[in-house]
Amino acid sequence: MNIVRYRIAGTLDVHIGVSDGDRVRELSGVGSLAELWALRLDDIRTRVADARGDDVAFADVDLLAPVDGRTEVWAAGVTYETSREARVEESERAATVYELVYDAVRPEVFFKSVAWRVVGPGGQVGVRADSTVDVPEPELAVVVNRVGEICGYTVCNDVSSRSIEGENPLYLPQAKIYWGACGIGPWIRPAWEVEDPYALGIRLTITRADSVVWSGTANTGQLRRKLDELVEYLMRGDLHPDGVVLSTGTCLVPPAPFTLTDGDTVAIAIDEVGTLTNAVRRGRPQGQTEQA
Ligand code: DO4
Ligand code: MG
Repeated sequence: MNIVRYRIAGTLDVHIGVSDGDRVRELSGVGSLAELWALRLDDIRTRVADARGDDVAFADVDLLAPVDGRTEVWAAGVTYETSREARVEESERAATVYELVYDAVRPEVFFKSVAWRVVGPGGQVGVRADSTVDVPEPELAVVVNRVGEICGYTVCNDVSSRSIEGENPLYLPQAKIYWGACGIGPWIRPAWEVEDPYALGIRLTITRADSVVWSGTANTGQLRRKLDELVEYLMRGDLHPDGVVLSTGTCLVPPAPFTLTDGDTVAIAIDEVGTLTNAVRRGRPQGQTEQA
């Protein structure tokens, strides 16, 4: 069972519901995901189990990014050895910063996106027109409620500019936060349905003109930190009254000189969670102010 944010095809109203992949049943009385994450885990579980709203065929809904309202997206960095190695390789003059943070007690946790900027399943993620080396970062993301309980899992694509980040670590916000940089979806898998979040296979597939140009696999068992540890650091000095999505870092980085290109398709599949697929666009669209 997955928690979904959706529209019925051809209509404008946004609904929250649960889906078994065949049908989607509305969570009546729940107007947004943010409302759910303001509840305690036990209450969320009861609401999900008691879903009694209208139901429609899964084929008749358009899935939306499973983040809304005041729920922010944050991300952890350099939590896998692969990520540490890739950053050291790309940042000649500041390589030790990444080695230090990989080994440090305090993890790297950074702001990634407000909800309205998040690109949902099937949407277009973006790479910056002023960047030369750009990669998807396939990451398991945890959905956390207001009191810091992990309520679910989803897939995050922390799209990043390696050329900007590699020039100077202080350019990290420019490498990580811009139009189309955050893809999330396709839904949220309830935490109580995933037996072991440290044993999930992750597959990244990048397709260009119908050919796979890069693919790789990893496993959350290679994560250097505990999920609760990352959440604890995120919640320590902050409040997230409508919950928060925390992406837990990339386990795969296509090596340079690989770069994403306009028209590529990125698919990130995480066992027991789902597959997030997005097309890539280089440069922000002219005149557009909001994601669909
Ligand atoms: O330190 C830079 C960002 C690292 C990151 O996004 C990751 O490891 O996934
Ligand atoms: Mg990342």
